[in-house]
Amino acid sequence: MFKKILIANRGEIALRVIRTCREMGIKTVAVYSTADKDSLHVKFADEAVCIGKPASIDSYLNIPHIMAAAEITNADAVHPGYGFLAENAKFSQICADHGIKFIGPTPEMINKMGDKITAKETMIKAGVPVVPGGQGLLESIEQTKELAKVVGYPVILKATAGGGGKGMRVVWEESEIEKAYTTAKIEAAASFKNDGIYMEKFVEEPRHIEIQVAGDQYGNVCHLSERDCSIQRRHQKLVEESPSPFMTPELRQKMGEAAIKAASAINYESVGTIEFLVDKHRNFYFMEMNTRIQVEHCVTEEVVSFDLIKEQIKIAMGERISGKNYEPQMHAIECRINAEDPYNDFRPSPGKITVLHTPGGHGVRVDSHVYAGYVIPPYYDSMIGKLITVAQTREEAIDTMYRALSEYVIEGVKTTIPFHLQLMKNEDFRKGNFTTKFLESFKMK
Ligand code: MV4
Repeated sequence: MFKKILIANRGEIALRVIRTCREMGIKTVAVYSTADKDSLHVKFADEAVCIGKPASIDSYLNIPHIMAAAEITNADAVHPGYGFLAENAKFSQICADHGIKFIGPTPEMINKMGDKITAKETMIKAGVPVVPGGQGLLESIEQTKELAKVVGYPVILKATAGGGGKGMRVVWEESEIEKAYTTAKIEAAASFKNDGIYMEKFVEEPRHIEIQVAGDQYGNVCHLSERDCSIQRRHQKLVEESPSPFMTPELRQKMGEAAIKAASAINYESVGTIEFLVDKHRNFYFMEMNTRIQVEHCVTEEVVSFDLIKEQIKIAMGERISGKNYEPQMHAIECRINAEDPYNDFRPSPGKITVLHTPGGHGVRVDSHVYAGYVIPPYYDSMIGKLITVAQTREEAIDTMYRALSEYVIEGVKTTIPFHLQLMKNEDFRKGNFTTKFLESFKMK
């Protein structure tokens, strides 16, 4: 039904979407900033339109420029990828207003999950477990102190417009409330133009386990099992895997059911992710919903043998999903290869890739937009690719990952490859013995 899709993104995800469009016989339009004129997504698309200057605000976040590109190329639909405008309700609305299908959820769905207090209320009504805490906004320091006594220390203050970790404050005792309340509000106002904050019980040393879901336009929702994303640093995921080494069949059953309830509660259309915190007793709590395709979608694709981008496009075209759920048949791990120096606090390392050798062989997938001679611009995120391995068991997937990382040659910029090589040999990692705090104590040799 779609003849032409405009991809409102750059880098590896733009290429990822172009690849699936090719397989589906759908024409593609790339948009690019002047900094990306030599990018592969520009070369691989059927058409390409320059949408502005390097800064994201002037290009990949500039809605009028992107809409103009969609209109002059006569695109039927827009794929937003991840980041940039992927969870921008206004953009979803503007696409709809112009008769261009936004390949993702409606503005209403984005808004219901974008405001965290609203999302939590919706989840409570739907019977999805949430972290215990206060209901609604915190109105004063006094009220915050009273509520914290009821919830019990430690507590965490979060921005209702937040997500991804910005503007959070953990509070261990009453004497810290005043400062935490004030700084959380200031940070929320500065980051989101919304100073609303709320309180939750702080879950110590949790795992981050998320469930991939898909919903169609007719109310059918299914899940495609979990990804473990506990290996993070300052809220940046570095490694993801499926299945989670912490998962049990009973927990998957329960979390899958909860994720379906969560997506069904907003009549979710498209692919999406329900993020949960899981404590050491395997209690799980809804954290947030990501209403987009995620960076780490590939590990799910590998273990359930499923093209999630194809599914996302078909759902947007009005196709029905089967409604059955998917269990992992394999084990997949993804390492994010960033142009960052792991020996120097993961400092960004943009610049020219002088030498490139990409790994291959059995069980190896590389999703990347870079080539020898490519210059990584300093304006965007530092991810230069994803290395994914798949095998029958977790041990084999790790061993294949180590082998593939050893083959990967990237010269000219610093990368996270040395970090991943050390992680793959770490005993606790190999045992599946890790939480979101794991990297706080991980030291590079
Ligand atoms: C929490 C939490 C503990 N207790 N909420 C971080 C990102 C944002 N989505 C929510 N986050 C957390 N919320 C309660 N009630 C701990 C975190 C958290 C975290 C969560 C997932 C992965 C990595 C993390 C690192 C630090 C804190």
